[in-house]
Amino acid sequence: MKGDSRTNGGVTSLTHLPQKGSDTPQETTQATPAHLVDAVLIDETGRGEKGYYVSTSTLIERSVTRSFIEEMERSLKRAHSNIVLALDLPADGPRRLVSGSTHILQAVHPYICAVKINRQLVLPVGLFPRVQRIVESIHELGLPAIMDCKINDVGHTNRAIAEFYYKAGFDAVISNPFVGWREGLEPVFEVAEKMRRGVILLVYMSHKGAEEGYGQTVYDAKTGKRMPQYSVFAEKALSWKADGAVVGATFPKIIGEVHQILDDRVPIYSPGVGAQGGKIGSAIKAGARYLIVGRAITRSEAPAETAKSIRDSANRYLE
Ligand code: NUP
Repeated sequence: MKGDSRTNGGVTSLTHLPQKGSDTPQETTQATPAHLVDAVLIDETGRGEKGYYVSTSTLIERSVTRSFIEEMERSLKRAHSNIVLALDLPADGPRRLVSGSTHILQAVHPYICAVKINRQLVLPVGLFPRVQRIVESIHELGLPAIMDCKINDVGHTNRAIAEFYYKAGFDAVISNPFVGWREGLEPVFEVAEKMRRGVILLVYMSHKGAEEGYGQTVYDAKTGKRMPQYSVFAEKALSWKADGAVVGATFPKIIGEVHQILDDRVPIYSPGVGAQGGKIGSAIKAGARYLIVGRAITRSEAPAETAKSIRDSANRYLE
């Protein structure tokens, strides 16, 4: 396959995060260990599918039978943190974006429970092999990786997009319920089920314009009732068996309403803390389980200290 990182039985992998002061991640080519080959062959979930590198630690640490919801809960408890790092760095050249991302990961990983990657990193850097290697290094740190691709098209391209990201190692993809189920997100959920990964739905976004779409009042033909679009999406998150629902930390009242519908069966991921004005305490008190935090950490002078302090503040509100 084009962009495949495996060649002639060897694996090109990001074996170590760069040491402080080193500018680029270390790339090495090494023979594939026998036990890894076996694992690659027996794994039918897509993790380890022929042609894709699976790190030993990924196989040891992560159970293919555990759902994404369980994986995240386990990570939250183990890290004693509900912070999902949004690995968004300012636009730069691909090599500097990779080294910058790995430096941030190295610094903040003790204070987070997962990492979210956006297309703003995938576009300049490329999914195979660079982002795939970043995902491997995230897994080597014992953390799940979420792809914030906001899948939003017709079914056949949605399916292909989800497959690409899952094959690159992502544990979950964020998708947009506006496109509906049939010939919309159904294929994404099918692939997720087959590859045992997660799907997180956008239920109410964090920016002001969210009200124009997610906030409009819609008529439910089944019940004859008018209800907010986000309530309909929260209901869909339940009936589609989504693994998470995104609601902006900037709208704690809406987090509360969505939480009433989801009732802890689908965890709420809340972006918008810090740079967008959302508050840690009000988001968690309203029902957010995870906080997605980007620039407050990635643009901080001292990312590790900032991540730790956000984690500590969040922990004061978590049960
Ligand atoms: O509603 C959303 N708001 C939002 O900011 C849904 C998202 N997925 N995000 C993402 O969260 C956004 O794309 C970015 O990666 C992150 C928030 O970053 P920051 O505002 O903390 O820097």
